[in-house]
Amino acid sequence: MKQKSCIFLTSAPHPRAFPPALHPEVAFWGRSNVGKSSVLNAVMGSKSLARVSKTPGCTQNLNFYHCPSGIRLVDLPGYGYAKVPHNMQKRWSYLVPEYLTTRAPLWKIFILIDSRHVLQPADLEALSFLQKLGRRYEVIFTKIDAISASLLNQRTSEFSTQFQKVPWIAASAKEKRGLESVRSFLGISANPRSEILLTPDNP
Ligand SMILES: Nc1nc2c(ncn2[C@@H]2O[C@H](COP(=O)(O)OP(=O)(O)OP(=O)(O)O)[C@@H](O)[C@H]2O)c(=O)[nH]1
Ligand SMILES: [Mg+2]
Repeated sequence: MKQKSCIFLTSAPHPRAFPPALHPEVAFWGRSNVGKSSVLNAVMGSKSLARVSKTPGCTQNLNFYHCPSGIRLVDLPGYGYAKVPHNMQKRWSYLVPEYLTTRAPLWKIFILIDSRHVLQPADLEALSFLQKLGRRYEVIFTKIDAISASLLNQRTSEFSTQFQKVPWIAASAKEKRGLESVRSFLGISANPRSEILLTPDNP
């Protein structure tokens, strides 16, 4: 029977636990608590496939989801939150760059930035890492339901001035808006019966 919705595949605490590199992967990265798992749920049309929490450091492994279009979504542990225990931060500071740098089927990275705050030093570091990495990436400003339209406009204008060629979108997982382009990029439509097959050669 044809798979109709995204399913949880595996949770990898180290590179040996990554699933076989057989499908294109799209990763979601950003500061702890920025809303990565919430955006993933909103994109996948699920309330609870990815675990969400108010407490930073909720996602501790690389969590892989398999979507009907054949694409795999990867929820990464966040960065930049001082209260996450040191040993956990140390493991992530190896695991995530290892995945982003060496993973062959990694097709695109969505990097999430909290629209409520100015860019934090850790965000700048991550953006600089991605610029040097040379893979395709795009910014998602998150939690736009929590700020005014004028403040969002100010944040995105400042960002565009600083990072002229980096594409961005603005979204609210809470209100499920702004993510249509992500969903269509991933071949996840509102109506699962109209799923289309996307491959890296057919973006
Ligand atoms: N207002 C608002 N809150 C949100 C939104 N998305 C997520 N949140 C809240 O932000 C908190 C963190 O959400 P998560 O999705 O767990 O964030 P994360 O980036 O996966 O966090 P870690 O796994 O700890 O790195 C939760 O309390 C969510 O309810 C949004 O669009 N709007
Ligand atoms: Mg998470």
